Amino acid sequence: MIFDRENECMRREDLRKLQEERLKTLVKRVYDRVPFYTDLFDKSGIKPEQVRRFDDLARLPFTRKYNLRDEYPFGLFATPLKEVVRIHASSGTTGKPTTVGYTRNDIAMWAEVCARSLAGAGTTDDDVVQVAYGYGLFTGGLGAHYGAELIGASVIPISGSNTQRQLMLMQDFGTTVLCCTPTFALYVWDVAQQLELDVTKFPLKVGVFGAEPWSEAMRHDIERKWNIKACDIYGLSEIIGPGVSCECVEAQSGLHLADDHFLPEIIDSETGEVLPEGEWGELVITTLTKEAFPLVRYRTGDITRLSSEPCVCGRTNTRMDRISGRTDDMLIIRGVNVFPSQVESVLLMTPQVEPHYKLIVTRKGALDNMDVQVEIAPGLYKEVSEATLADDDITVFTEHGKLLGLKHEIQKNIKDIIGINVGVTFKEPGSIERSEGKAQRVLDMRNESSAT
Ligand code: DLL
Repeated sequence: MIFDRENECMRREDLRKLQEERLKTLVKRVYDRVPFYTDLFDKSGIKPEQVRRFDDLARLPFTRKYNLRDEYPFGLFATPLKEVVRIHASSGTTGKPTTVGYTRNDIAMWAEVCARSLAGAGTTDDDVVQVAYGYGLFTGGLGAHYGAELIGASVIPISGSNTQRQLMLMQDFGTTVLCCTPTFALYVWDVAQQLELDVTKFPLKVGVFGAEPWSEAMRHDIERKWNIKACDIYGLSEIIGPGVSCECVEAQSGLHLADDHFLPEIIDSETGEVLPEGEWGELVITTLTKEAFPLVRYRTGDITRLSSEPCVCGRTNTRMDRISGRTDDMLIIRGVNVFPSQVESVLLMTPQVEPHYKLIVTRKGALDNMDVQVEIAPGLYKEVSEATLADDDITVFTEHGKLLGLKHEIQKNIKDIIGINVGVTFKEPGSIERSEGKAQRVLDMRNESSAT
């Protein structure tokens, strides 16, 4: 279903014009209202009046995560707190969180873009939507909630955790749409297996999964296990929360951006240069209509590419590819750029292992090492345990012919894709910590490792 045909299926020329108009208003507004931008533009020698056409966007300076931290908590707000009706914050792995504020109009716009997203993924007012993203300072729960309500669906605001209760409500309330992180969807499925529930008999038809990177292979895995369609939803609290973009269920081919509100660019993250359509690079977003917390050329750190080709679903807005990684979670191992998603794609191609893994990076002397810890499938685990039962020695288990062969196969496939040798350690099924929110896949211990 197309929630807002007028804005999602606009002619590209009309969209450009609208973006241009909104951009001019935005630039003037932030310059006049937010001292940070007055300073930033002055230092870059640019006056708001000089931004007249779309192409002038590239003359504006970038904003970054650390600007938000420096201005903590409300320094970047463009309205007085009196007009702010909601405050969210991202947890932040280091130090203070980053705070974002919404006026009443911002909340309405957010509900609208989330409704577009969920409708695109196949939600209608006949659906029962289970929102298993966390409610709270994190934007996932409330974002999806308001979107689903605006569509007129029946919303279950269960939030994250409570895995068994998630399954109970899915059955009792007849949930048809599940919103959560892809790893949580896998975790809930695991628990369903332990409880011997046949989830393929549940009325669930669609999952709207996001908030963390996942791969095409993981999509297929989730779709097969749950017997549903799994759509990718993207967003970040700095820009609004979920609803910046989402796949349509018809094509599942790129995420439709609400680019009448969020103007996207792709840049080379090293040079800052704007890249032509179709090239991979860092996504930069300018919020065109936000009142309380507008951002100019915000560097998301997320890597993707854009396409303005119309989609078979009828939408004409810009589409972005699924996020392939982050500029800052890209690991550099022995000089080679490694994205966790590349390793994940190999693991998901390998039926003898589960999609639960961790990448442990250490340094010995000058040499970086990466060990891929992955759970083996329960069937294989049982077979090898039984064969090596008589022996207490764990090496007998790990050196069983089947596991050795599998290890070499995974190592070879990873080497083919990323070009480096990695270690592979098999873990018992269920032993890698499950995530109820965003999964922590990488443990980089290089600063702690011995430098001998
Ligand atoms: O994760 C908002 C959200 C909630 C999006 C629910 C989708 C669903 P933050 O906590 O601020 O906001 O984290 C934003 O998460 O910059 C990406 O690196 C990552 N991310 C979000 N969605 C996806 C996705 C929410 N679909 C950061 N694929 C972003 C890959 C994603 N990464």
